[in-house]
Amino acid sequence: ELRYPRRLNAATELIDVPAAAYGPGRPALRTPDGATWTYGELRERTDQIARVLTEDLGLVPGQRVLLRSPNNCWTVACWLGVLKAGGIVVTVMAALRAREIAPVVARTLPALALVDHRCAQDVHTVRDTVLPSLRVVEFGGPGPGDLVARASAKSGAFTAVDTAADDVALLAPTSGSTGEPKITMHFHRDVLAVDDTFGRHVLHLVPDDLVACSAPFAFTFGLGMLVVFPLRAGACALLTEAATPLAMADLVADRGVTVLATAPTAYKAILRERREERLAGLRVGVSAGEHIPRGTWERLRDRIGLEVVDGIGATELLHIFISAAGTNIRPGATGKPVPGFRAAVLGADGTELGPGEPGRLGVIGPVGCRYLDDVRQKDYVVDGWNVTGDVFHRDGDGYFHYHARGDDMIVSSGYNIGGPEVEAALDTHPDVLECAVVGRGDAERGQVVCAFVVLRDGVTGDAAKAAEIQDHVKQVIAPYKYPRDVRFRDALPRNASGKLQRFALRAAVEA
Ligand code: 3SK
Repeated sequence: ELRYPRRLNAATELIDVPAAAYGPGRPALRTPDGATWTYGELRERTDQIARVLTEDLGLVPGQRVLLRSPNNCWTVACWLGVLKAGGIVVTVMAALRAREIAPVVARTLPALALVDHRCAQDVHTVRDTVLPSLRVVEFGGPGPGDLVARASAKSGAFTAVDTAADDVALLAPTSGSTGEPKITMHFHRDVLAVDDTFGRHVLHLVPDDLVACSAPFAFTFGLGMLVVFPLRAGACALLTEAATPLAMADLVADRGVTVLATAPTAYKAILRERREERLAGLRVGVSAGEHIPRGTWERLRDRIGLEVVDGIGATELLHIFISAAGTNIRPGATGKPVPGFRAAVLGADGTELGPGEPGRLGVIGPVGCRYLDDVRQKDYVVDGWNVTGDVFHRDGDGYFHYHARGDDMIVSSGYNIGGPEVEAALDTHPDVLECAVVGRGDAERGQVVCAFVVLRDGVTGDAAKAAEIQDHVKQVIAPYKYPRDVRFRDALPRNASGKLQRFALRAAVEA
């Protein structure tokens, strides 16, 4: 069991402690344009931000601060500075629009908003329409009132506010499967707990590691991979504002990245363009955000010897809770509960199912779901289990195998069909660039499998192509699983963190 002191400020543990332990001259953050911030510089700038917040902007402990910016060095200083000042960070992605930010602001009522000047307009709009008391402070711009200019005028160390280990540090919104945001609350100790579990037992970062991740800080996957884990290990993070999978692969090769964390879609794109050699220098490749198809995992292993660390996490639990690395990897399985977590497969009545039986995944650990004032809390936490909404089975050796999201399981003519399995089969067709599968209500069969397919450039999506793809799937998996309904699209709907929005596809098929 993890134990933390009753009084704890996560920012102290993430910057002051490592700066002292590993040396203030060590690189903490790098950017593709060649900038480097050392631990000493990040500590100084964090303290400068905390001073501006408390001395000039009147922030008092417990107040909330909206943070909206692409991944860059000042965003890290702001994130740490808010925590040091005893505030609570509310993260929203730079990619969101005013109509998506508005409900988050209305629910969290921040006192301040720190926003990169390039994405400030939407926040001003939300202030004007939802919360006139919100004070919006821009950073990274040319103006004299800019936060960076104000911070640079401050000097002297800032003593972190003496927060309790279970004071809230972070409010992280999640869109959930319906698109209606839920706000998860995480404590100062939770920030350390994700490192003391996944970071310590699976990632094993060392000070010489250079870590890159495609996820924004506002998605807790990115926050963990780029801020919490590297800083606590004395390692360095390479921050990219918006990089395509191929650009990411080039950065890995050209900058000597040793740890890459990204989604399966990125690994697929790199493989498709035959650029996997660019990843050959990686010590660790992490895949999360959605299930990595076994074929993708095997191609990376076979072509460059990279055995990707698969993981499942949730914003509700802050980070990854089932995973495996090194000799513990079992191809095809997501992994085992990360030390510190317990997991079980639950039946419809909430009892634990035995090996081989698919059911809903339940997780218990040092971090749990706490929605801010939301009736959906009772659906997520049931009998003490955090019920993630994913369907898994556990094998006799305790490995967890992914089937589908609970609401993605397609039941057709009495057969249970996991959408990801059909997707993996579609994926092997040479003309399929991307695909997603959902169930469509059907009078005869209950549901039928409906596939949304994006074809490679230059390939025509017509009835003949649909029939060819259907035949192909029947060759790859059991014929009853083939998509009876194939719809061609130019692109699939994804949210700002790149996650597929299956609810939008489900709505489209039922419309
Ligand atoms: O798997 C996910 O979606 C996830 C969510 C939050 C944090 C980390 C991860 C991998």
